[in-house]
Amino acid sequence: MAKKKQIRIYSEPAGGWGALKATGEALALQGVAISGAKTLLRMNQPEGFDCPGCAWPDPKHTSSFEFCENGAKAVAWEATVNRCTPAFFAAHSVSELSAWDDYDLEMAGRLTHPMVYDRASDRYVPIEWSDAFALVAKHLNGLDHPDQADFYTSGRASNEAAFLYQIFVREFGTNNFPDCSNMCHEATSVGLPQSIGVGKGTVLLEDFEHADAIFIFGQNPGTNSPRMMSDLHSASRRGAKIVSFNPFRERALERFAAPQDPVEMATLGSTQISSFLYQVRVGGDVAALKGMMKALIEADDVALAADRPRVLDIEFIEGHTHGFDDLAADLRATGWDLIVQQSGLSRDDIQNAANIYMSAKNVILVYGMGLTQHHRGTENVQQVANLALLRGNIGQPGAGVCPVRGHSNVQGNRTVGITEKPSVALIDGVERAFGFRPPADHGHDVIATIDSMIRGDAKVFVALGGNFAAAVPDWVRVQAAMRKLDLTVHIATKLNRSHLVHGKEALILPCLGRTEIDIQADGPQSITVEDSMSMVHASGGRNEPASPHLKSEPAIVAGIARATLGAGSHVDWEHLVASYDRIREKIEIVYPMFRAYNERIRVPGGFHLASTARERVWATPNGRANFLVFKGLDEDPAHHDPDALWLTTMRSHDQYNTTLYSHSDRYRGVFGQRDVVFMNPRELRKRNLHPGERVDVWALSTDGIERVIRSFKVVEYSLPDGCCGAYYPEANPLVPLYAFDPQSRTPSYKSVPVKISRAAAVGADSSHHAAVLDTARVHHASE
Ligand SMILES: Nc1nc2c(c(=O)[nH]1)N[C@H]1C(S)=C(S)[C@@H](COP(=O)(O)OP(=O)(O)OC[C@H]3O[C@@H](n4cnc5c(=O)[nH]c(N)nc54)[C@H](O)[C@@H]3O)O[C@H]1N2
Ligand SMILES: Nc1nc2c(c(=O)[nH]1)N[C@H]1C(S)=C(S)[C@@H](COP(=O)(O)OP(=O)(O)OC[C@H]3O[C@@H](n4cnc5c(=O)[nH]c(N)nc54)[C@H](O)[C@@H]3O)O[C@H]1N2
Ligand SMILES: [Mo]
Repeated sequence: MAKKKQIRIYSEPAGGWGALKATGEALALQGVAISGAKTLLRMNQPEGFDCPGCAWPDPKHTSSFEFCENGAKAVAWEATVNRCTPAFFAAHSVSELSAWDDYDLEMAGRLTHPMVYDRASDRYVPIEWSDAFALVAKHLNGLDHPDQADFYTSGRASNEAAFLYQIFVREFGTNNFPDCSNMCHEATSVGLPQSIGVGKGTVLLEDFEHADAIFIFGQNPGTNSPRMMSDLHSASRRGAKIVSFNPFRERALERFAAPQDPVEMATLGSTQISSFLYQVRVGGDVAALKGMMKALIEADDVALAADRPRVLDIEFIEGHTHGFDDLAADLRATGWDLIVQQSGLSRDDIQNAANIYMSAKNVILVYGMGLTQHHRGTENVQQVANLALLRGNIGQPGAGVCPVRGHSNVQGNRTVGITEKPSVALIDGVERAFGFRPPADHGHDVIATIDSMIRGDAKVFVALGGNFAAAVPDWVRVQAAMRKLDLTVHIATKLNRSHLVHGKEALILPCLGRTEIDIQADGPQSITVEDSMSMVHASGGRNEPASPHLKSEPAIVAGIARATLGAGSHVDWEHLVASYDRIREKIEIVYPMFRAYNERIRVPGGFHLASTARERVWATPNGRANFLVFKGLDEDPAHHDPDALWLTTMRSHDQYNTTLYSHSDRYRGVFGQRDVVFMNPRELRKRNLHPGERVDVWALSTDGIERVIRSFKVVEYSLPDGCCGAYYPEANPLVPLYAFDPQSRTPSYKSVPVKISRAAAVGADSSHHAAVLDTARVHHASE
């Protein structure tokens, strides 16, 4: 179903009929026109399943059906009629599949049987579940040390699956828990506790009804959390000011037509979302944030001198915070010239944003990957908290900090123990619940896992979902290292790149999706998830499983655990998996905040995990909320090459991370292709380039390793000077492994210094994928 390659301006608002049409096409493509529609009606309902798309909350999980194009796609992709069967694997060798595009792998459909790699035929062949578990056990028990195995988690896994997984891995003897959050909101998990004592957001959905202003930094809600558009749409309609900071003029941040609004739909109308959309330079947010705070301090000086009401919330600052004087001194010492230069915004723009902020009583500060995925992402996040604290915008209705989480249950995974740094409370809790004491040393996160693979220390890689080999930075190098592993194990719903970048032995273990009925020994089971606003609720699938041979994620984890740990295990795995209520009882013992877990999830809408910061209780070492100074204005180590651009990598409207829904990106006007680089007209002219030309993009590496993606097409786009953009994961080979935030170790996916040159002698339409693969093969061959 290749769409014609085209670049054309999309002049309609986000949402609206365009979204309905796209949804219809997505359902039809996956052959779920009828059952899919029924499936959608069960989404986010009290008796139905939680949307497997994003982590944005639903109005109490009790409302009538809320339309969401990308939620519908997430469901359609799981409920597809396509099947990736043993016959499929018999027909295609792994080498052959390795040359396929990610989209084509995805379209093979749902995995139906456990499969094992057969070296002689270079094919995956069926295996019995018990033999698969025994193979994992053989490898794990044959290691010199449990730390030679790494256990990855992607954020779609349920609380129950994630919890069992962490118990198994810790009883096995390691804390190696790389997880998708390490590449995502780790800056939040590390940064906010230092500022406000909790590593999560402080707002609830109802706060959006009471905010006078909403600021959105580096987040694209129209694509990545579309249900948030309903909240922004109604906030804008009742007169709240919305201000966005984004290098791209994302359509949904500009205008949105709510598919639920009959008048807007009938009249082809739309609602303006952002009152102001500031096209901040890539990596320029900290300058904008510090500029706004400087403007607040200056306005407060004026108010104080004139004996007018203060601009800063002095009572809050004195009663609740620490570090204000240092912050103010740093801001006073930071010159406007530098702020303007680094942010790419004018002083008037920053002043205007500050004026909106100080005229609003209640403000919500929203942010996404545009802030976290920088070298100083943790400190970026803390500047958002500083801005909130200056006017007491935490712990009052309609105000707070709102990091928008990614995967639908990534926050829950962390809450129930997916962490490589177990706290004493966690270790004590596990001992209380299961009678063994897990190791206390810190294990591997994503970066440490990759290092271990490259050094050759890592032997076994197990993944509970996800697509590690495509999501990580520098994947050309990482994939070469993964191929040296002894065993790779992927618990997955769909075939993806990571399954093809296999170790000497390899397993693909197919699992039930969230939309499907899960029957265990004691009957049908529900799982639970936690959304971006810390609401925990139940989710029960209603569709027939994609194949009778699938197992649930908890059952697979239990199967591996039983085979590996044998009769000596402290855990009765079979007993726990028979009824997920029993898993939840154990979660409650380890984490007392889950008290009455099983009762409270049976209430429609579930329950809220209390946040201390929301109550203005500061769980920091000094018992106060802390202003934390960001020295200077560089979010990323500066480069001094006048020809270089800062490359940011982001999602198209038609992908879910590494899963491609199509090759198009409707709102940005890109159709039928993803091998593109967005550049502004001035940067094109400087390089004597023309829209549509093919270029090679080179990373400015400091380690002497050449990193290049070849033959990408230039797309002219409105962007600040000095920046360019490309899609994830195609551009990941450019992100050096050393480029990460030293505090949170989040890769700097949003700021790679690159050089751009006209493509070297490649045909006008050669696929970038083939070019990148060539590089990958070269590396592989040289191993
Ligand atoms: N449909 C769909 N939904 C998703 C996902 C998906 O892939 N598809 N992914 C899920 C996951 S795991 C996550 S983490 C979230 C991601 O959701 P987002 O946080 O929205 O992620 P991105 O698309 O990577 O980038 C966000 C925005 O940052 C802007 N940006 C880039 N660099 C900068 C910068 O330096 N400063 C500023 N201010 N902005 C910048 C980009 O233009 C883009 O608009 O969405 C989740 N939901
Ligand atoms: N350059 C660049 N790189 C990035 C980012 C970026 O913005 N720029 N973003 C980063 C971010 S925020 C994230 S979160 C990571 C994402 O990294 P991952 O979470 O590892 O990647 P996904 O693409 O979400 O994983 C998709 C796969 O999960 C499997 N899957 C889907 N549903 C289920 C299920 O219910 N159960 C199981 N077991 N498996 C399932 C399917 O096989 C599917 O192919 O990527 C990071 N990488
Ligand atoms: Mo994410």
